[in-house]
Parts: sequence; structure tokens; C-alpha cells
Amino acid sequence: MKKILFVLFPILLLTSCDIILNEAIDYFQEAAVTNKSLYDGDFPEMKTFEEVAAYVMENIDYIQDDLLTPVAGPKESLERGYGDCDEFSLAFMNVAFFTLGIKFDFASTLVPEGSTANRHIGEGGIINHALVMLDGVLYSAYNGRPCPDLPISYYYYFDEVYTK
Ligand SMILES: [Ca+2]
Repeated sequence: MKKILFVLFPILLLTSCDIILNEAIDYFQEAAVTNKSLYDGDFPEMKTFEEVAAYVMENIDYIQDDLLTPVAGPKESLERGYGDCDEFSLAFMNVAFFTLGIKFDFASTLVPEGSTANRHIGEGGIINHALVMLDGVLYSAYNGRPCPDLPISYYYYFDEVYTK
């Protein structure tokens, strides 16, 4: 399983979650900031963003949904054990908050056709992908590493996403 995840890491990092329609973008934006309660899951001690991402990756299997599927909060995702980029990002934010005390923001990149990132995601026009953001820099929730080349399409501050 670990080996499979290791192989999947670079693929997941560069693969879009969803091909979006305009109305789906609106839905996604709204769903991502609607009443996602924080979840203190008694997480193990962690020191790095990579450890947070590894914990999330160990506890959530990547299963892609579509943009009209409501975004699950961290408790639901960690308990049911699956989700895609938006669930990974919300879970990452939640775990990072409880283990590192850091508030990542929820962000999305909207990759325009012809951009350098587009070659990684193949044909099909505009692709959306949820990530986390700290101090204006995007980070992948899949590995905790910065993605400085990806443009930020929109974001919500931690305190806008989570209600305590
Ligand atoms: Ca999802």
C-alpha cells in the first residue's frame, strides 16, 4: 500500500480533481466554506507540513468525486477514509491546526489551457484543483510541499472555512 501511495504521489500532485463548469465553480466555492466544523481527532505529534500530509494520506484514500458532490468536512473524511483534493485540503488544514497550531487557508488553482501546468494534466481545458495556502503560497495537501508555480484562483481564510 505504501509503495502504491509513493508512486501515486507525483501523479496526484499534478492531476486535477475535477473538470469544472462555471456553475460547478460557484457550487464548489460555496460548499467549501459552509459550516465545516473543526475536528480534534487526538492526532499524533507532528512537526512538519510533510508529516501532516502523510497523516492525511494514510487516513484518506484518494477517490475522485465530481463538483456537485458536497465537500466533506475533516471528521467525515477521516472517519470514512476517502475523498479527493477538497477533502484532503480541508483535512490537512484541520490536522495542521491541531498539531502545528498553524492556520492554512483553503485555496484553489484554476489552470488555464496552455499554461505550463497544463501539460501535466493533459487535454481538456480549464481544470480546477484544491490546495492549501499559507502566507500567499500554495501548498499541496498531498505532500505538504509548496507549489509556487501554480496560480491562485481563489481562497478562503481558515477562519472563514471553519466554525468552532
Ligand atoms: Ca470532494
